[in-house]
Amino acid sequence: MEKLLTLTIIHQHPRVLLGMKKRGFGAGRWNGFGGKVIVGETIEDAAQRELQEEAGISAEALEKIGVLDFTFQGNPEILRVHVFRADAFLGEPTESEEMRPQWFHVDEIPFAEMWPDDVHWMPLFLRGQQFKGRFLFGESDVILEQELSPVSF
Ligand code: 6U4
Repeated sequence: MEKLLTLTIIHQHPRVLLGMKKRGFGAGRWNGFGGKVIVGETIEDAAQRELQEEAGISAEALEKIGVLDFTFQGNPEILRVHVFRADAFLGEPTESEEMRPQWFHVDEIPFAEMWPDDVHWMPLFLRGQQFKGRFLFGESDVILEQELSPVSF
């Protein structure tokens, strides 16, 4: 069983736009914007829809930068997250019921308050290197297994 999700981070060097997830899966963590792909939409459509719903903006162009598979020990479900990067966007980042957007300097990304995989792939993301990876989480979202490699899509 595989669930398709999106994750979009705006990167205007030297800053990135993240959101504090206020509810649902990953609540209390800073993360990119995104969510589930709905039947009938493309993955990019889903990424744009979630960016609009959660942050009130739309990306001028989405760059496909990563694909990550997440699993949790004892759960057969695979979360397949398509990670996108965008620089230019339309609109003003605005808090929604789900997310509170905030800019961070690339040297001050709050990894301690993010999913523990982010610190591993963010350096690739920030230099525009495409990647794929796989992370298995255990109790308290500790990483039990990980694979990460640069690719070109
Ligand atoms: P709804 O249906 O709105 O309640 P929710 O359960 O809140 O959904 P959703 O749709 O916001 O979840 O999707 C979860 C988001 O978290 C997606 O953007 C993907 C992202 N995500 C999931 N696991 C992640 C991980 N390990 N590292 C990461 N982002 C992750 O950086």
